[in-house]
Amino acid sequence: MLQFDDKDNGIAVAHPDRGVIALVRETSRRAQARRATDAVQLRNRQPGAGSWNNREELLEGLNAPRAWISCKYFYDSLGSQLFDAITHLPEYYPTRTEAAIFARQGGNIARAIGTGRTLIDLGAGNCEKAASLFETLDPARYVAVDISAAYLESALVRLRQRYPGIGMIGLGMDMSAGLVLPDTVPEAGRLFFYPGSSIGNFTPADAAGFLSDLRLQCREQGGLLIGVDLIKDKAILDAAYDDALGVTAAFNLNVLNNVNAALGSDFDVRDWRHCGSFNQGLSRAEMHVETRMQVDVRWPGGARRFEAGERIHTENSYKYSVEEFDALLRCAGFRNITSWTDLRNWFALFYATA
Ligand code: AVJ
Repeated sequence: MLQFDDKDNGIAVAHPDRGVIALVRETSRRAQARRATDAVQLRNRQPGAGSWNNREELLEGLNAPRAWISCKYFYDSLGSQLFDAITHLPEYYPTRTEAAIFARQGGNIARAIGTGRTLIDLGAGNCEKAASLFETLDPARYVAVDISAAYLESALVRLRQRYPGIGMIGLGMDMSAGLVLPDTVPEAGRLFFYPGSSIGNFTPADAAGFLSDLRLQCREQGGLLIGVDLIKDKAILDAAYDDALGVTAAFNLNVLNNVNAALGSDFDVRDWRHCGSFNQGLSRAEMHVETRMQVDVRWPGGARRFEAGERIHTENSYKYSVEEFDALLRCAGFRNITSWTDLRNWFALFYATA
């Protein structure tokens, strides 16, 4: 885990296995930004050191009869930027639909949540969604968690300058195996913010497990504000996961570059094509990469032949009904569940307390 902390104008970069590997105290903003850039470079010199540290998991997936790659490998800095581009596509409705719910129901949402809380942003990315809530929720502090440490840190450097009054902590970590918050995050008044339907990347069973963990982390007076994509027409979902410009294709295929970086494999992106569509039976959008021809892929200590048309499963994005997700929250131990949807019932925001 990489940790950035702005206490005393210092920036700490922590790693669980190595302890604190850099601690910098500076006063000027520019120096602070420069040190943050140093931290990013440090991260990039050790591509396996941050969130992509599970070689075993990668190999298990690549060697499986039906090969798979964890969707966390989408998010190097380029992958995060491609995802950001996806959110601007006409076909990709979730981001703007969620924003529309905030625009229409902002007052009610703010009243349910209250102010002065510790806002913990899970999968913060460019931090823009959380920042748009700063005015109404007036959080006491902001904790941004994202798998892409470099992308997160550059977003936080900008945000600190815009909101010097809010204490900010950045955590570059993988939450797919559970969320572990450092002691620097206060226990009182935690508000977990998990927007964009990222919960859809978990199977419903794993989502229930992750949500129960979150409920435990809520401690006293904690709550969860979560965005969930709803079941809808297959044609709309197919287009959202296979857009006309091919941005989703680039986002998906970039996973192969990231696996090459993490594992030392020799995937050639040009040998593969993107597949993205809604699987109605399983209520999930799926992404795969499919070979255009027979290819042999090598990595240190192993290799695999993929036959023409063979696929590697790269992502699931589960879709729920409001009732199903309400039940999932209840099953995870949450109470006082409230939800808001857009006019077309395409997306839902839930707020629940521990
Ligand atoms: C960031 C996981 C919510 O599942 O819709 C976008 C990722 N995949 N296009 C989603 C994604 C393909 C996105 N999440």
